[in-house]
Amino acid sequence: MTPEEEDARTAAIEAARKLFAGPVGFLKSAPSLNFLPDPVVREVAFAGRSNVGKSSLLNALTGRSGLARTSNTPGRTQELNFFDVGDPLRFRLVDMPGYGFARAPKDMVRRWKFLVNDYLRGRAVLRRVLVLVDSRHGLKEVDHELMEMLDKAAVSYRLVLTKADKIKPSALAAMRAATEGEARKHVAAHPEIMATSAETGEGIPELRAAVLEAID
Ligand SMILES: Nc1nc2c(ncn2[C@@H]2O[C@H](COP(=O)(O)OP(=O)(O)O)[C@@H](O)[C@H]2O)c(=O)[nH]1
Ligand SMILES: [Mg+2]
Repeated sequence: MTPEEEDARTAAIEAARKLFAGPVGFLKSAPSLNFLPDPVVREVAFAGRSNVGKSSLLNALTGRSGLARTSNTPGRTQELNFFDVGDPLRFRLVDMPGYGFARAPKDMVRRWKFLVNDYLRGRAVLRRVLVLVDSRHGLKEVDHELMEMLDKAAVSYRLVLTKADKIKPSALAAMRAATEGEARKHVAAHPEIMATSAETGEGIPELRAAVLEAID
């Protein structure tokens, strides 16, 4: 990185920090497309398998522990949850329903696919999806299915490793390289992978900056 690039990066991280330190609030849950909020601002959505750490990451990003509910009982909600960021409103974060949990009834899986596919295809304000992947487990079949949906819908997305504190730095580096290799096979995927931990805060400032970059 040149000194100029370094300065730009520092400035982007600071701008993103300020933005997320401001007002953030839950707007609404949409169990079906009829309930989506009016598309008045840009959106960045978070997706991933149940228990990947999506709620924890949303809470870490916004510095609000109770914003998105975290739990150990995955797979209960099949809704899109919208959060307003900024006052005046700058953009929205969207918490997408988790997928891939064990023993999901077939019709629930079907409903998930319809809801997510319709949202991805029809949402002009959606700028980027962050697809979260557990650092310990890597990409699974269901993640590949989502990535194909995103490729087909031509929605730009980025893979984000979660729970980076759970594995050794060497294992994390290997997982990052392997996941980057996978990302390169997908047209709509960002080539760089981010590593994060909601526990230690690793990668959180960079993830905030990546969200800001997506909406600017
Ligand atoms: N060690 C560690 N645990 C995490 C991290 N993020 C989430 N968890 C734990 O993983 C479990 C699932 O997290 P949650 O945010 O509810 O996942 P979600 O189902 O994807 O929303 C919870 O027990 C969290 O405490 C992390 O960065 N590090
Ligand atoms: Mg959750």
